[in-house]
Amino acid sequence: MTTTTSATPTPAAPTNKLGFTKQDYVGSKSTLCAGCGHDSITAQIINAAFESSIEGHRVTKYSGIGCSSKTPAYFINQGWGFNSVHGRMPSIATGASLANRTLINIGVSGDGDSMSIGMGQFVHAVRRNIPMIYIIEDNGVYGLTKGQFSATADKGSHLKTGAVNDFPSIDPCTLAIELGCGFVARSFSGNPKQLNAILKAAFAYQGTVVLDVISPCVTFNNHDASTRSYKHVKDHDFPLHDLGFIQYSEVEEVDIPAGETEIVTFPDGSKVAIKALHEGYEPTDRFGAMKAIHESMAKGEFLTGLLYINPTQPPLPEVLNLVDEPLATLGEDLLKPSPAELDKIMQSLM
Ligand SMILES: Cc1ncc(C[n+]2csc(CCOP(=O)(O)OP(=O)(O)O)c2C)c(N)n1
Ligand code: SF4
Ligand SMILES: [Mg+2]
Repeated sequence: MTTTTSATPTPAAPTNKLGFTKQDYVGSKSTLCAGCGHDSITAQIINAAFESSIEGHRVTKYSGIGCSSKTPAYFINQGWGFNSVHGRMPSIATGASLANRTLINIGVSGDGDSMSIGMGQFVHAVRRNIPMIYIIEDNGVYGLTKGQFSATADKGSHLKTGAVNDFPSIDPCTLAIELGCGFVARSFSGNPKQLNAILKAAFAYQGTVVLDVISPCVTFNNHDASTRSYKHVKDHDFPLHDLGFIQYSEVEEVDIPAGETEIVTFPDGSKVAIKALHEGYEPTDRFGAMKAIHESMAKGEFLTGLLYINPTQPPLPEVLNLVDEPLATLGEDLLKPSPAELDKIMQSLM
């Protein structure tokens, strides 16, 4: 005897403009502690890449060493990953982004990886404006090596053991603005909406994006006396604006409310709509932004959102006048000067 079932068919998963589902943007299963802020950031990278219809096979994922640096394995399986040594991720990203301008570069680092051992690499990547989304998953500790203070830990904050941090903190965002970065943002792993909008804008930006995401370490830095615990950050988070990102291909279809919404247009025509939640913060005013961030840090607040934006700065490949094609595909005719050309060069050097 045959039985018939009347189960309703599962609805097909939504697809993006490329025909991919969100599942096409995931990676391996995370091995981080349950509740780690880094996993929430991974989730938003997946969402933003899916919603922005990013071509996964063009994505390169770079990292150093740390719990945060393990996370590129957890998103965009179709991409290309390079897990470098501690603090050396920017060198790898610099080389790859110059060798192939068609790549979409995402670097994931930690506050320890970037602000201690990798500080020299960080500052030069930023001042050169290499085309890359540079995410710092910032928990104020070295999570992987069991929770020592990192250089972003606030002076006077306490470890679980009771140890007190005697040193002033380094702020990656004011540092990045000082170094000339044209896209500097801060977010909180507990604010997925804000993080998603920033990441979508970051995908459309041409140079270095510095995105510092406060990302609590639930195992070593989530206690009551910590200034990086979920509760503390939630209570001191000060979102500056409601952000909307409109990709160049959708600009015609979207009604941007006039009035209090400021629009920043990227060279490709994409737009960021910035609706201020508080008066007096101007994300295109470099010195004003630095002053406001310093003042808020002195009060123990975290200003979050797009802290500084200037989409007109040329990225490194443009400054170096590089060809558009990946260097590995250039033919010998272009790479090897003819005897006559060589002769001309030699003459010019005499
Ligand atoms: C050359 C070198 N020095 C030190 C270490 C030990 N080490 C591994 S991860 C790490 C810091 C990780 O902290 P962070 O970058 O903040 O990442 P998190 O684990 O907090 O996400 C350190 C000091 C190492 N792996 N290599
Ligand atoms: S030790 Fe901390 S940073 Fe590392 S996975 Fe666990 S919660 Fe996350
Ligand atoms: Mg850390």
